Amino acid sequence: MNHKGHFMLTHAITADPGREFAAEVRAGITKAGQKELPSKYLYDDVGSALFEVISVLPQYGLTRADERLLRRHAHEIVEQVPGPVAVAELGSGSGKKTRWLLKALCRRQHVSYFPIEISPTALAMCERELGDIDFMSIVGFEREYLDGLVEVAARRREGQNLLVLFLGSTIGNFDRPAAAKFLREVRYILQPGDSLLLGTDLEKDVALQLPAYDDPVGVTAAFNLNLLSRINRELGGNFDVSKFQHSAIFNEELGRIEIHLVSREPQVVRIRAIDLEITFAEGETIRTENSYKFDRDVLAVLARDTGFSLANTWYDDGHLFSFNLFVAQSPK
Ligand code: AVJ
Repeated sequence: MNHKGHFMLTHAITADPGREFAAEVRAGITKAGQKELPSKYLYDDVGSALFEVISVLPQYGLTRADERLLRRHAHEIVEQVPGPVAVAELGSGSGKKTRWLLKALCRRQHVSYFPIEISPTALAMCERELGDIDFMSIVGFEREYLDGLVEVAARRREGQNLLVLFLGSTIGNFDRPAAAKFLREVRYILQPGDSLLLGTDLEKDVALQLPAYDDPVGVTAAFNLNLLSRINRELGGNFDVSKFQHSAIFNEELGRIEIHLVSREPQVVRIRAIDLEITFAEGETIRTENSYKFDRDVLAVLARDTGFSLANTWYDDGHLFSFNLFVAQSPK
């Protein structure tokens, strides 16, 4: 048998994704006070492609920091995850940056790599990108993170540890209680000795932070506005996208960047599939994403509170970004 990239795509079996989208749009957009939409819906085919562009913008350093850390410290990271390990990645995207770590691991053992992605296009890209690595097999899961991780854990072989990658500071999309809840759920699926490599953006000067979410070329604006087009396409909405404007703000009190869609004028929008009519005042916004920033103290507490220990931290130049190795502890 060929030891090279064997790829298999497991199709979503979770509840009808279209209905879930409709329900979450309804819940978010009819919310009293601040209207909101869940950020995961930014990543349809168009949104995922736009995010790939964001990741190469000079103003957006996060993805490059990720890749630098993986390139520089791959061997050291691999040394700290003992035994034979299988690798699961939550939100692999194109998988490009993960190559460094996988190759380092493949020098020691045959690797099973399980990218978990809600975007089928990103998964397909990941296969093309990493399919050439020797001594590695790829099995992709088109799933929500936790559903995918449950399936990966079920495939674990006797004596094999799991290394879960959650990179790119995606954990920053969760508010603090939701982040803790999510990590606890991950810990519950894992076994003592398994590890989680968590990439996190760190607190930094706002002057540096904001342009990453409001680039002069307007890619992030397009990424954000695409969510309205997606609602038009998939739920029969009649958003006039030109009547909304992208905006990024730093919420100092909560330590997060927020991106919003601002209504340029008073207007009424209809969404056929959920039989909804929404009124917008001029200047009223829909919040489409929170992006929390971290510091080391918060991370150590987060690890301890969720059943992990913080075994190591690697910093990027200027301490703008970090990798944190969480090791699953035995329940007390
Ligand atoms: C992929 C969630 C880490 O919050 O920085 C980039 C998404 N949004 N520009 C982030 C994003 C606008 C990104 N994450």
